[in-house]
Order: sequence, then structure tokens, then C-alpha cells
Amino acid sequence: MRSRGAVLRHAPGKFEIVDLEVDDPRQNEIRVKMVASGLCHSDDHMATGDLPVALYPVCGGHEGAGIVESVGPHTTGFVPGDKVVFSFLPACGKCRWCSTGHQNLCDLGALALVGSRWDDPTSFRLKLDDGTPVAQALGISTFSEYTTVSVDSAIKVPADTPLERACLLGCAAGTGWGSAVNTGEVKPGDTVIIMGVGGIGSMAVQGAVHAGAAQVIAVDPVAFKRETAEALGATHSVPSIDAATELAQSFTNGQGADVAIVTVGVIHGEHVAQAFASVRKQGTVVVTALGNVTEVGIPVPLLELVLFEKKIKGSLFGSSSPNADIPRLLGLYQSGMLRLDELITTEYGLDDISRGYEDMHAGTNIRGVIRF
Ligand code: CXF
Ligand code: ZN
Ligand code: ZN
Repeated sequence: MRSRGAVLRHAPGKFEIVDLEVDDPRQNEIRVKMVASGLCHSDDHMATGDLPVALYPVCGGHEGAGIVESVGPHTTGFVPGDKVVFSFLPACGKCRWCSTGHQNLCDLGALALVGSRWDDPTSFRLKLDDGTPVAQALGISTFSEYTTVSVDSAIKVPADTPLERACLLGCAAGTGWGSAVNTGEVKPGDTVIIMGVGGIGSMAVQGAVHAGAAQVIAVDPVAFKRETAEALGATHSVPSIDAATELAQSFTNGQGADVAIVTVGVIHGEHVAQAFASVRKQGTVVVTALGNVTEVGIPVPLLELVLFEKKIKGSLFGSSSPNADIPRLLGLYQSGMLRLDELITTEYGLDDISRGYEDMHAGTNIRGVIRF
């Protein structure tokens, strides 16, 4: 089937709209007509080369929702017309991680940055007109009008789901909310700092509120993002981590935050060190943001790590299990307890994807969304 999609031919590079040929679905695959796709910072990390993929060109996008157009032979669980939200991490349901409640770490994730079929690293579901194989970002490529994916990457959702909002459940929602609720294990009464309140941080704010945090301190240099964070339940917002640390100490007899969640756009070791300094003894630093693949090292005082028993935890998809948590978050949205609409600042056509990323860099978007 013919499609148009946003591809990177190399990195660093820019998304370019090209014609694509999308494979018919094989067994255990579905082809989906996309309705909406979020503009996550991680796709920009692919464009800058921070997050390299194994093969270029790659068709971007890993946060999306659409309607099943066709279903592979002998494939159960989906019929044409079903609504689906993609998970940027596939879940096989059988590996050690899936079977112990950690679907975010499914062994299939190892192939997500290769962009091929899981069972054949030489087989790609998208091609350019001249036959050149095109890798799929995270195995899904939601920046294409149509995409063929493994059933392991798709979650069926009810027919009344507004896909142009629910697309955020594919990355931002689970990643941010889970960073507070699952990875950070925020407890009622806690003081929580969220460093960076774009799409992911805005969801972390809501996760901290749901978990019962008494103080949720949003940190961002952009006033519009701080105001949005307060509208989403942050009790305070400040432009710098130093101000947030002081504030957290003022609420805790000088001890510091219980949890600090790092959701900045481009992470450096120094951000983690700042978060580390902001938490109390036995406090937790959650590292959700991405930076350059080559960057190593976190400049934290080692004695403080040991003597204060502070914890630094990485968080992938907010330690969520997509098959359980995407429906859970959709249920919270449907009951009015989780806000997604407020995060979507601007909708773009596929052809305007570059403007969407320019707006993200300018700080004028919480989340931009492509509407197909
Ligand atoms: C990332 C995690 C690393 C691969 C790309 C997606 N998560 C959220 O954006
Ligand atoms: Zn993402
Ligand atoms: Zn698995």
C-alpha cells in the first residue's frame, strides 16, 4: 500500500516527507491507518544523532494511534476497524520480563532500534519507491499515514476512544506518569521535584498528584510550561533546580525532596547531580530523560551516595507494562482524572512536522501532535 511518511536519511538530519510502500501484514501483524502521532523529543534525539538507529533511512514516530486497516493471515485479536494505540516498546508476553510484570523490558525491545521485523533483521516493512528498505522507529513508525506493525506493539482500545488524544498513551503518558508512580514510588505526603515539564514532565506531575504527593514542584525555565504544570496539579513551579531544592527543603525541615524526577529535553550528568543534591537521605532520583549516546558519568559525591543511601533509578516507559497500563491510563482519562487534552498545544499536518519540532525547541508546545 502507498503511504507518505517522515524519514531521516541520516543523522544529524531533518525529517523529510517521502512516498513509502507499506508491506501487507504477515502473520501476527496488522496494518494501521494512522489518526494521530505525538511529536516526542526522542524522535528529535534520533534526528540529532543523540540516539542512533541501526539503519537509515528510518521512518520516525513512536507515539501514535490509528485504525486497523487489514490483519495478517491466521492472526487473532484484531479485525479491520479496531482502534489501536501503539506501545513504543513491544511486549511478547512470554519472556522473563513480560512474565514477571516488567513488559517495558521485554526482550523484543532489543530490536526496536534496528527497525526490522523481530524474527528477521534483514526484513523491513517499509520501503522507498526505489526498493530501499526503511527502518521503523521502535518497530512502529507512527510518522507514516499507514504502517504495518507486529501485534506485540499494538493495544486494542474501545471504539469510543478519541485517538487524537489517546495517541499520547503510547509514550508520554506512561513514561511520565509511571516515572512518578512506578519508578519513583511516590507516596502520600511526599515532596516531589519534576525537572522539566514538557510532555513527559507534565505527565509526571499528574502521576505524583495521583500518588498523593503533598508538594509537587515543577521546574522549567519556560513560564508557559510552569503555568501548565500548575494547571495540571503542581503545587509550585520555579525556573531553576536551585530554587526547587530550597523550596523542597523548606517543606521538609531542611531534609530535601523525597523524589526528584529528571524529565529535561536533553540530559547531561549534571542534571542528575542536581537532582541528587535535591533529595533527602534515602531519597530517590528517577532518570527518564535521554541524552547523547556517548555521554557517560554522573558527577555525584560518592560518599553522599553511601552515607545517605540515596538512590538513582533509570526509568523506561515509566517502568510500565503497556498491556496493563495503556488501558489503565485510558480509563483514568475517560473518567476525567487524567488530563491529556491540556497537553496538546498544537496540531500539525504531516507536512508541517519540522515546524512542530521548531515549536518544541522554542518552548511553545507542551506536546505537538500530527493529525493525519
Ligand atoms: C524512548 C526510549 C528510547 C528509545 C526511543 C524512545 N522513550 C521515550 O521517548
Ligand atoms: Zn517518546
Ligand atoms: Zn517479552
